[in-house]
Amino acid sequence: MTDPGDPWIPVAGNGLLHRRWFLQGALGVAMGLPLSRAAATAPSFRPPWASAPGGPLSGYGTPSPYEGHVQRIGLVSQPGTDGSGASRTPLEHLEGVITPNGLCFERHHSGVPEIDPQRHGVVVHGRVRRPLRFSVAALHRYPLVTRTLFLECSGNSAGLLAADAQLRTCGELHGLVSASEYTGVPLALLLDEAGVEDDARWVVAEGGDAALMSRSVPLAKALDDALLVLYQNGERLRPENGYPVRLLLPGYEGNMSIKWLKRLHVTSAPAMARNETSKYTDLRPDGTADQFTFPMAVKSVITSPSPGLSLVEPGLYQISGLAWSGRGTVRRVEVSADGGRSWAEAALDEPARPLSLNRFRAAWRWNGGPAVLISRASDDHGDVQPTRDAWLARHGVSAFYHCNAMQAWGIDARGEVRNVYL
Ligand SMILES: Nc1nc2c(c(=O)[nH]1)N[C@H]1C(S)=C(S)[C@@H](COP(=O)(O)O)O[C@H]1N2
Ligand SMILES: [Mo]
Repeated sequence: MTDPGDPWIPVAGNGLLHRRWFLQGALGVAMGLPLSRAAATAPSFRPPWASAPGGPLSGYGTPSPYEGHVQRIGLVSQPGTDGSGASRTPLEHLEGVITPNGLCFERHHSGVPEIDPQRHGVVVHGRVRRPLRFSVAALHRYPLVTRTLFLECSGNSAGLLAADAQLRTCGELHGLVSASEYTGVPLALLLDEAGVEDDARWVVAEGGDAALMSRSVPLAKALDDALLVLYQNGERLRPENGYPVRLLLPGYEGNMSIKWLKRLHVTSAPAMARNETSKYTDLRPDGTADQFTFPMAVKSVITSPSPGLSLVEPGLYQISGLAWSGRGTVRRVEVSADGGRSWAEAALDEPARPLSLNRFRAAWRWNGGPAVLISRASDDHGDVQPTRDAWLARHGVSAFYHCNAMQAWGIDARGEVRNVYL
């Protein structure tokens, strides 16, 4: 029997400690060096940066040069283009929940347009009593709301479906997700002003990029919590994220959150646009396909340790990761250090954020031997993240989108971490 009062006694195989450790255990971490050994940096010593006045003020701040390696990953564009493709968020280098704007993943179907906000607006027409056009300036005069939300590309984590476990980092595998504090106008306000007709069922959103990317949004979602976003993390949207105005559909697959929004066509039937017929549909093992798979399912991933962040020596480590669900609120994240044989409940940072990334943590004493770390999230909709095998059994080997399978990180005796399949 383990003593439930002692946060240092493992609660699951291979050294996982109770989540209570985050409340009580910090006193025993003992990572500080005794002062004699730390004398070179004692207060009397003046390093170069304290020997002369520092650098100038700056108009727009940038990260420390010592963090210059923290960059978006991939920057892969389709042949013959500069901007049609995706870059990924380096999840393993970030903490907390909010993704800095400069590291928010990008997915563009025809590059980043440079839109003059004075010459841009959003048209609402179709099955409405009063067709309207909203200038960007006019949108700013509506009551704004702010919400912290995740945005995930439905192609995220498809790397887990490769036949062999690829040697990739957390960001390379799972970095098509980010979370931001979005501020904008509830779409319901604008639809109300235009006066939606009784037979209206869908709103077809169209972007102002060269791709004219379009998606059909169920009217119920448009009236529920859809936002016309103007600000991301406190500042105006950046060009790559939809400046000057984008649609944001909380919890839904990323491609429906149309950037550079220019038109909302209210209709009684979906448009059957390219990106809801030939793309973003899920081919089933029997050859039929699921269309309109909107909410992103419950998911989690350990961001640290992860490939590239090796363990330096046996001892105490903080396992840190992200969990989210497009169907509601993450209720529980469990962590295993023995490849899924036993599980310990992780601590979830507060407050619990529905339809957002959430940070979870687990304390782990690595004994220096091989280990396999996994996380498993469940949500208040009753869904539990599946194993990779279970996901493949359900969706088939041709599936590509909407992968929410568990990620396993294998750790060898040198402390190196890599993507493994169980
Ligand atoms: N107009 C337009 N909207 C778009 C896209 C696009 O190429 N054009 N890409 C979509 C896809 S596939 C995703 S995943 C998200 C990405 O948003 P982000 O670049 O802000 O991360 O925007 C969506 N909205
Ligand atoms: Mo996407």
